[in-house]
This record gives sequence, structure tokens and C-alpha cells, in this order.
Amino acid sequence: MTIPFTRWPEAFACRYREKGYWQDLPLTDILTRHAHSDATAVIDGERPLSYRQLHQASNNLACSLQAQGIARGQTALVHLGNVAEFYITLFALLKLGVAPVNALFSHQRSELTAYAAQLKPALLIADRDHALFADDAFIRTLDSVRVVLLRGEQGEHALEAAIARPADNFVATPTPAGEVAFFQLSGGSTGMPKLIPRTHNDYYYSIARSNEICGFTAQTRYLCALPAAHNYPMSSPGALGVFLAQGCVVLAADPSATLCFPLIEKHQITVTALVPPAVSLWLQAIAEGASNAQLASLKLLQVGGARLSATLAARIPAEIGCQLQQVFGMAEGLVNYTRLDDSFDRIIHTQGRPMCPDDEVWVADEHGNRLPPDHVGRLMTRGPYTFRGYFNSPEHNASAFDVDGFYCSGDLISIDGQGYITVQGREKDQINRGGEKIAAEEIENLLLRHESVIHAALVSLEDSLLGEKSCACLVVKAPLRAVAVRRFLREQGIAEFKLPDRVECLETLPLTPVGKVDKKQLRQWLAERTTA
Ligand code: AMP
Ligand code: DBH
Repeated sequence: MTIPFTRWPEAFACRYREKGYWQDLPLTDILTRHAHSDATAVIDGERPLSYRQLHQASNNLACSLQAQGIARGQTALVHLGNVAEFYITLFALLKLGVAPVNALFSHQRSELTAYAAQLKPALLIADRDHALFADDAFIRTLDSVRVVLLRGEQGEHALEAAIARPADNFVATPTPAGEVAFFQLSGGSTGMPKLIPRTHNDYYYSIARSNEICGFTAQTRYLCALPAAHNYPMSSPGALGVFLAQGCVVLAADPSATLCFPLIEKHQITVTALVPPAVSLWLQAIAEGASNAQLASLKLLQVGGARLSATLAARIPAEIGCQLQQVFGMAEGLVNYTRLDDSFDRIIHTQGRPMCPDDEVWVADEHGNRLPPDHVGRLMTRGPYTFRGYFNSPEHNASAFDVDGFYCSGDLISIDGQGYITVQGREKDQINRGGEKIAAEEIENLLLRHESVIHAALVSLEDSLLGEKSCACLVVKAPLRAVAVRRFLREQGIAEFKLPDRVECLETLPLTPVGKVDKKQLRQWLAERTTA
């Protein structure tokens, strides 16, 4: 039983293998190649795990799941935060040939329900520490789930117990390297959150190539302070890059300076990955007296997920005392990096260039024609680690890809004569709230469930810290206050970061000539109201 997905055409697959991008190795190789190493792989609080222990723990869990009837070809819903069990679970499932979707820990009922509806997972692995799993009510709604393991649970459903029980003679059966290994999450722009099938081959390449560009080695000590399940701290090069290089991952629950600065000092962290608002908070903490001497071991700071202003970028080397690398990536594939030996000017002003020589990236005008260098238009891309279709979404895929298989990310970019990309804006109906993506349609659909709401539009607002915040523009039958709107949405079970920061009630929503909500005009109106 293999999971269906949109494959690369044969000619491309051949070329990607010939050029050595696709090695036909399962992602489990990232760990099993170090199975006998006593070097520390992960530190979670006071708990270090060596590579040998991580390998053994994931074997134990895989063995236990196998005994409960979980088998190759099935899928799993995983909902864990930045804890060692996240990686133990990931490797256990990859070893079994079970494809997980790793939901973000900030996700709630609505997101998890949407993922489960699409994948029909046989297995759920979650955390009792999350409010959604404080009791079993939500679990009972997941019809396809037959096996449940919970972190922080006692008894037969205890994840820790399944990890501790020694496996005897476990033989790994990962899916073939050209098949789906797991599902990555899209930031999305549609009503239904979309899943991105990632194969062993494509993901392994993106990790290995990221390591080359970012210089990750066995000496790398990486602080994972962004959500571990996110593509960026997982693969750019992220924790999986660190494991491949046999370095050490230190977990942090969040990227706050109060938590991270002491961890950096204590564990002599050499590199970490942040989103721009976290950089602002770090700089603010230093300006307010936190000592950047605590950060002395830090050599490289990666920043990505949302646009980093050149002003903020320029302050990093002087005030944090390390090198900056801009990362412009997407869970769908394509990742761009500024290179470690790029000029200061490049590093602060561009979002880097594609990591692979066979990443085909071009800029399209509104008719799909290729634009010359330095012109702003739509990002179009295909390559050895960029997916060819969302899971089970033929209609959306028809508009997200052109006839030649180029993915249109919805970003507006320009590419200079040397191939360096600058992100100029966005065409997709999404709000990028400090790197956390909100699909406007998803929230609008939920708002329309409210009995007083007639029309709803979610638009971005400029924000000095987060880059963008969200504003719900509503046409209502009866007056509605912001707190009531947020309470209603919270009751719908969505991630906290998706709740509108501001709510405005209007007589009507402005429309474009074709009758769609004119969000550009709405944003202008909001900006004027704010200054007035
Ligand atoms: P996701 O779909 O959640 O994987 O988010 C990918 C999107 O994040 C991209 O398409 C961009 O819109 C945005 N993004 C990621 N990195 C950057 C960056 N360095 N600068 C600007 N936007 C970024
Ligand atoms: O925003 C992203 O999705 C992202 C940013 C940087 C990403 O997926 C990545 C690097 O791999």
C-alpha cells in the first residue's frame, strides 16, 4: 500500500538521480548512520540523549507500535511540542514506513480535525500537556484512529512507556526512498489547510545540501527555539541537518531572550534559527541590559519565515555579535540562503539564492510571461526538492501549478543579475504574522459561522514588531465587539496566532470590478483610520 502523490515526471526523476541529488536513501539513514555513536544528539531540559539512545528509543517505539498493529503504508497524526519525543516519534514512524503529519503545537481542534479528515490516520501521538488532550473528548472524534499514545500519560497509552520498553529484533521497513516519507504543513491560502507530501529523496537532499551551505558539522550546536515541526527548524538545515552532521540539538520551548540567552551560554550554542520578530526582541533585550556576552559562542544566526528589514538585519552583527544568514524557504520545497561568504550588502539586502543548481526559479508577469532581471512578479519554481502537488487537492493544484509543473508560491519577488532574490510582496491571500502564516479564507469561513456576521474579510495590518497583524473586517447584523469575535473563534478551536488582532465593523465591504472583496482598498482604509 503506497500513499498516492503527484510524482515528478520520469525524465526529471532520472536527472535528479544522475546528478546525485536523489540518493535513494531513506530519511532514517540520517540517524542510523550514527547508531553506535555516544555523541549527544538532543538535549531536552536536563535530559541529554546520545545518538545510540535516540536510535534505540525510536526502535523501541516502532516495535511497540508494530505490536499494536501499526504498519507500513498507514499515516499518523502527531501533535508534540519541542521535546525529545518529537524526534524519537519522527524516526520511529519513518522506520515503520508510517507517514506522519506533524501538527504545530499551537494548532487546535480545527486544524487537527482538518488534517485527520484528509489523512485518516490510524495512529495519534499527542501530549497530555496540551489543553486539547487534557481529556479524551477530542480523541473520540477522530474516527480513523485505532492506536493512541500520549506523552505525560500513565498506563497502556503512555508514550514514555512505549519508548522505554526494549525492542527485540526490530527490523526497520521504511517506505521506498522515492515514496512519501511524511507530510509537511503549508501556511496555506485556502479554506482547508493543505498537506505537502515529502519523499525521502527530496527531503534528504534539501537537508544535506543545506548542511553544505550552512557549514553544519559534528561541532555544530543548534538551538531549536522555533516549533520543531516547522519545515524551517526541521530541515533548513534544522535539527535533521544537525543529526546528519552528528552535531547536537538543544531544545527551547520558545525563542524568548530570557529562555534562550542562558541556554546559549550553558550549551555553547553555535547556531540558531529565528523569525524577524524574535530578532527584534533579542535586540531589545540586549539594549535593555541583557548581556550579549552570554551569546559569545553563537557564530551564525539564521533569520527567515518573514521579511527581515535591512535596518534590523544590519544591527545583528554588531549587537548580537554573530554572522547573519537570511533564509527564504517554504514547506513546499524551494529554500534560498544568503551564503556565508556573501558580501555584507547582499546579506542584509537580499533573501539569498536557491540552494540547488537545478532549482529553476523565474519571475512571471500576470500573463505568465518571463520577466527580465530586477522586475517584480510572481515566483515560479520547480526542482529536485520542490513538490509537484498538494495531497488530494486536484482543484487547488490546477491553479497552484502551471502546465510545466512550476509551482507558483504566491510570493512577489525580483531576481537580480546574479540570481539573488528579494521578496517584494505577496499575491496569495495570506497574512504573515511574524512568520506564522494565516490563510485569510480559513478564518473568514469561521467568522461567517457567527450568527451576526453577514460578510467577513481578513486583511493584514502593518506592525512594527510582527511585520503584519490581522484585522477582521465585518459587515454585521448586530454590533459585535472584538473580544466577542475572538472568543467565538477560540471556541471554533483554532490556533491562537490566527485570532484577529483587530476587528472593524463596516456598512459594506469594498468590491473590485469583478465583485471580489477589494482587500487592497480595505488595507488602505485601515491604514488611514489608524493614522487619523
Ligand atoms: P509556508 O507556506 O508556511 O511554508 O511559508 C512559506 C512562505 O513564507 C513563503 O512563501 C513566503 O511567503 C514566506 N517567507 C519565508 N521566508 C521568508 C523570508 N525570508 N522573507 C520573506 N518571506 C518569507
Ligand atoms: O517560512 C517557511 O516556511 C520557511 C522559512 C525558512 C521554510 O519552510 C524554510 C526556511 O524551510
